[in-house]
Amino acid sequence: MDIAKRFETNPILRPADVPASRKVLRVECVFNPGAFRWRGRIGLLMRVAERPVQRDGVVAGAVLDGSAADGIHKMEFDPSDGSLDTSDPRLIVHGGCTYLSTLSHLRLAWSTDGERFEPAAEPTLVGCGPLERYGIEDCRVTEIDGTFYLTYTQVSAAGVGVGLAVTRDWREFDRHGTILPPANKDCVIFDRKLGGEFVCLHRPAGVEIGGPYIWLARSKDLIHWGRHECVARTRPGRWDEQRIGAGAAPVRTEHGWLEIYHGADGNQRYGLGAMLLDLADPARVLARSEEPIMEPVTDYEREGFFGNVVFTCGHVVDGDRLTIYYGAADRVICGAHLSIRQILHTLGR
Ligand code: MAN
Repeated sequence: MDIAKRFETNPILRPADVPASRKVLRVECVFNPGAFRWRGRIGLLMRVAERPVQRDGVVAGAVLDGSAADGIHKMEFDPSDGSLDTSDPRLIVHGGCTYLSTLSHLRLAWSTDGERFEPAAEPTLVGCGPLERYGIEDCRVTEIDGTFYLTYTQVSAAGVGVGLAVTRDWREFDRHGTILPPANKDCVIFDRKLGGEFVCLHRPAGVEIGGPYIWLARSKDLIHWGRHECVARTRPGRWDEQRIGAGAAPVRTEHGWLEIYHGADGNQRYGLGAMLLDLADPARVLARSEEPIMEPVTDYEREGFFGNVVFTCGHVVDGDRLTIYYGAADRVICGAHLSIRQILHTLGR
């Protein structure tokens, strides 16, 4: 059952609200933001996806290129080329190579009321180095003792991995590069150490045997992650049968760690569900949503850049109220309130 109370002002951020990073690019999507509180305001670290202004008779994409004058390399393809496949709007597949149709960076937006956000005029973090040439995406933000840990998806010809950046002031960022190599994404760090160690959820892709399942790992220094355990798998025939991945950092409740995660079914329809993880042993799932607690039902969730998607990377907690920020149809940013008690109730608690 969908128990999310969507903002009446949804979508709260649209592509037109965000200026492009370069004249030759156009903002196609703003979505999947990380969320956090800082100095009395709510911040979103949005994913901004851009691509070259499209002309008739050409499919154009772009990747980062430090040696080019404006920092990007434009790629142009002939739509009548038989070896070109753009059937998935997120991808350009050509001659055995897969590129992204858009190039993403991360950008801050600030709000005092949690509903009206002011996006920064310029990118906050852009891809850096060879493993981020196709951009950086879907950042989760975790605060531990005044330090913010940013785990995001890095995309390049070498694959899709997890990068880490750290900041204390939202001005200067320490970039730590890849902490989990391809194929991995949807990584989020718990908001406190457990047994003296940092803990994260992550999502290796799993090929041949296994699949896109949620795993847990531990680290003493945030750079070297080990003691991996498989936490949860996809469930055949269910709403989360095809892929799952963690959203924001789990919320500590008396019943366990409450994690909001995304799941996709066989039709690539993305919904959100909840998982309750054992407080002492967070690799142990105590309960899991039979049905999604939020599904793509509104127009802006059903139609967009990639339709039928609600996808979250961030929320803020205020007592019982969970305010989820989410990407709708991979095009816009929306917000919704949920009651933690009510989510726990759907989990039999
Ligand atoms: C993937 C991710 C997300 C995206 C969804 C739906 O899981 O890359 O960025 O929102 O697909 O397209």
